[in-house]
Amino acid sequence: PSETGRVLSIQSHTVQGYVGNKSAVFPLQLLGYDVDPINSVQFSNHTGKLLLFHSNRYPTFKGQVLNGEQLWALIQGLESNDLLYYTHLLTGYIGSVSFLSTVLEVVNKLRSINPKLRYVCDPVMGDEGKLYVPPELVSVYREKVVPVASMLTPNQFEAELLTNSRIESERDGREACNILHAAGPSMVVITSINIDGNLLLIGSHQKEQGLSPEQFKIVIPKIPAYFTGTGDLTTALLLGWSNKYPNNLDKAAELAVSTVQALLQRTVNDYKTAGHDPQSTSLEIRLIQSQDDIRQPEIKFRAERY
Ligand code: ATP
Ligand code: PLP
Ligand code: PXL
Repeated sequence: PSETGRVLSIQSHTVQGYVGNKSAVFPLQLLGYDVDPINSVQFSNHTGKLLLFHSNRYPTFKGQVLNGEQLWALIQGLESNDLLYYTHLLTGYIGSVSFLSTVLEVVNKLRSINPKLRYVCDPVMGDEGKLYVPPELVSVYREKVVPVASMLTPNQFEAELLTNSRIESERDGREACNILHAAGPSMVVITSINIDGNLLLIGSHQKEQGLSPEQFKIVIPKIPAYFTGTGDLTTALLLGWSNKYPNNLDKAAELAVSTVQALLQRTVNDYKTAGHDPQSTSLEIRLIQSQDDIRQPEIKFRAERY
């Protein structure tokens, strides 16, 4: 399949290391997409959710944050030159209500130019039971963003926040997908659920309103290390592959997971080869070195349909 598109990707930029746009743009380009990045922040390095969980890789960061008005100015600049035709909008970590509200205006504006625009949204709010965004963002995501998203890629905790439910089993995960479909997106991928030492990805595609969604899971053995930017990479790959296989979300997810796992293996191996303990801090993913695994992943992780 050769279907590609033009993606507007509104995410973080880090000078060093791979999170946000640094983690999403290169893979989408390798898959043949034109990608226009808007950098929602420019930081020296990632801030790390590790501040909350583990020992942090980097003790500090410096940089700038784009506000809602500055985002809108960029959109207006593009519009003035007739440059606002996009097939996809991709968003990840967003740090404030005002920025998220402007993103909602961007969705409307892009859809007024291309009614078929697909909005792929990673509703980044937290992980492992902890929020790392202001709590006011949760209701904005739930009430305003989810309804306009075409594909949503929450993790377990984010899916719980958006559905006001606990996810403790595969059944719960599938039910959360059903609730999210009813609220808007036809494609939902819960990118990781922790169940008995494994990670489970659950995908769900509601092909027509009123029909029950097609659902599947992919079991992913947990690697004993901690990574940053993998959620951003996963969502970008799901966008890229689901657009090439619009009726096979399960195949798209197999390709995305197989790429991510090959990359994570390479990352861990490289750290070990260099004499580092991969469990001591979060690892910087080996994105550039994994370009063959991005272009042509060997499918080693299979989706099981429910
Ligand atoms: P987000 O916060 O962006 O919504 P997320 O919290 O699910 O997403 P990650 O936990 O980074 O993001 O997981 C995304 C993908 O990365 C998983 O589906 C899995 O394929 C892979 N992954 C991340 N960490 C590990 C790990 N320790 N072992 C194996 N796979 C991992
Ligand atoms: N920590 C912070 C401060 C973040 O902003 C984000 C954003 O996603 C993360 C951690 C999550 O990283 P990942 O994409 O690996 O889930
Ligand atoms: O991966 C998400 C992310 C996005 N933006 C910034 C980050 C991180 C993760 O650490 O620091 C600035």
